[in-house]
Amino acid sequence: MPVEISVVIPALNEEGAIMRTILEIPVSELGKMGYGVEVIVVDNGSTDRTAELALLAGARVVSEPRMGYGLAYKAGFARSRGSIIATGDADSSYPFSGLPALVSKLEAGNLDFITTDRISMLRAGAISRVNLVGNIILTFLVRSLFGVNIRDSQSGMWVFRKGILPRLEIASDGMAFSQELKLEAYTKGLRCAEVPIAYRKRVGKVKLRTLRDGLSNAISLLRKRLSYWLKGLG
Ligand SMILES: Nc1nc2c(ncn2[C@@H]2O[C@H](COP(=O)(O)OP(=O)(O)O)[C@@H](O)[C@H]2O)c(=O)[nH]1
Ligand SMILES: [Mg+2]
Repeated sequence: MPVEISVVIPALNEEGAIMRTILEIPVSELGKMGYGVEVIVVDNGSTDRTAELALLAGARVVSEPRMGYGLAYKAGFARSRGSIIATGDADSSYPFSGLPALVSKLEAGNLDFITTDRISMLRAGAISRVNLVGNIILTFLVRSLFGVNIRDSQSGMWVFRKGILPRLEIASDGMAFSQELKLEAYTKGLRCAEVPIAYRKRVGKVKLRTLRDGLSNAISLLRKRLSYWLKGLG
């Protein structure tokens, strides 16, 4: 079966979660729906057994030694073969078991881009309080500065058509990649939707540096707002 869906997963020292993350992907269910699936783990300079365990679980491992969440995604997207890309962290927090429903929604709604919302169905403890406050502030900025109507600006689970990538101008190579991808998709007139998911507390040590990444995400939003104004975009 030709590869139709590429699941791209960035990973930095996630040996405790990488296997269960990969094994949750419902490859045979997607196969029955007619989609060949490849799983690409982008090893972002891990010093533990992440790459070895990803291979064992059946993934292709792509190496991106330059550290950065955005750089990892850029490398993974470039190597992907599917016409649909699905994403999520390597920490077992995103419900990959829900991929068939997300893909069906993409197809049935003739959508280009789906992002997910962890906030509507949030369970106690799944996101730390300080990260939740940061998320609320950043999502407020995204909504007020760009008029993009989403509830979770920082979710890392997306399902979209690979063909839209050349139209998206994403400068961020770090954690701000996530919000910028959404902003670009929503403001470039693509057909977008946000779907609630049941997010789980991550397995293993958190890589996000709350204050530093939160601040740099906020600055990145302000710079982007400025560049849109300069370009005369909305
Ligand atoms: N923060 C960060 N995460 C990375 C990097 N490279 C890959 N990752 C992976 O990107 C995902 C997001 O990081 P995580 O700590 O889960 O952040 P959070 O989910 O926003 O709290 C995880 O799967 C990481 O292993 C990187 O350079 N920085
Ligand atoms: Mg995570």
